[in-house]
Amino acid sequence: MDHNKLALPVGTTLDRFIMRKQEDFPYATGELSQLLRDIALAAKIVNREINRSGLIDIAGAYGSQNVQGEDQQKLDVIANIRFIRALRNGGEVCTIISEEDEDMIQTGNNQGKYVVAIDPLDGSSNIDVNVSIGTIFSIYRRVSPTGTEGTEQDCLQTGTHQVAAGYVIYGSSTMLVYTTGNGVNGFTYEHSLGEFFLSHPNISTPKTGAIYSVNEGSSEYFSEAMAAYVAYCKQQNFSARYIGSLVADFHRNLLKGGIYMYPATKKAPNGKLRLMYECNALAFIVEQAGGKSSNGRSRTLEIEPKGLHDRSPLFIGSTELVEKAEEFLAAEYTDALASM
Ligand code: AHM
Ligand code: MG
Repeated sequence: MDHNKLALPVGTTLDRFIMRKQEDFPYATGELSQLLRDIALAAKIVNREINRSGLIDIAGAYGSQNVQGEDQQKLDVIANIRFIRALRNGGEVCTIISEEDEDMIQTGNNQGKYVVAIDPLDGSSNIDVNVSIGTIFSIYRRVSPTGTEGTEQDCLQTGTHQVAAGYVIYGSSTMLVYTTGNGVNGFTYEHSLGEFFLSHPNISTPKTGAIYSVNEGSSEYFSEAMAAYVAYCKQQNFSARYIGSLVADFHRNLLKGGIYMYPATKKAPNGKLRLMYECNALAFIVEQAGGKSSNGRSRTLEIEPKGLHDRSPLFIGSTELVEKAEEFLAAEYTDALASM
């Protein structure tokens, strides 16, 4: 009997994969690899907390608001503590921006070469109802000299400067998907072994798709051009799919093809999503997978950030669908210019 069939190989762990990738860069010091491993460790711990949240007293509101004035859930706060602690203990990161903290967080590791922007737990409205939620992160190399505290300039780099980005989806299975600018790879968590295993190598997103994801409950506040694009999606017989967890909506569309939209509305002129720790990471990933991301007019990754918590409209997914949305929205911008 073939021994291999008796005991099938378990596959490539995330740790081994990261190490192999590091070997491709002869002068790599291993710090970025260690940083990715720190994030994966925190993700495992957060995954554990999420899985048992119905059983212990960590579901529900925490009783405070974050910098955006949104009610924090206990799990938002727990995830924030877990990720920040892992990044602080790791030593590679000098400064962190988090959705949950108004100011930059100095880790005290002034020798750290990297800056991280993170949304520790995205999809707050789904936390308590057992629907997929996620973590989103971007990693930048600092521009200030090492040995000092990180600066705002380190944090406010355009998305084109990301050295790595990824997300964790806590869904029907837990996955970590990341890029270091050389393709996108996805890893599925194996609970019994406590490891992420490579399950989705070299993810490539379809050029087009038949899914549109937008909160149509806000359509009263859409511009005419935006409403016209949604009508176009319907004429094409696209399916509407909207979970209300960005990571989950993005992940589905990445694999199946489609477009996710959080537009500028009359109520929220810059949309809702945050550039530094929501839009840029996913924009980097989608481009690496062959897709596209835009604010409706220009490439997400080239938007100059002005503040840590800037918002940006987001149109992200299959290239053809994002380009079509831009075509529709161009009419709006031409009208706006004409009336100036
Ligand atoms: P959060 O960071 O408070 O969780 O908000 C971000 C979430 C995204 O995950 C999701 O796509 C969007 O907000 C949903 O917003 P809306 O309820 O307006 O459709
Ligand atoms: Mg968020």
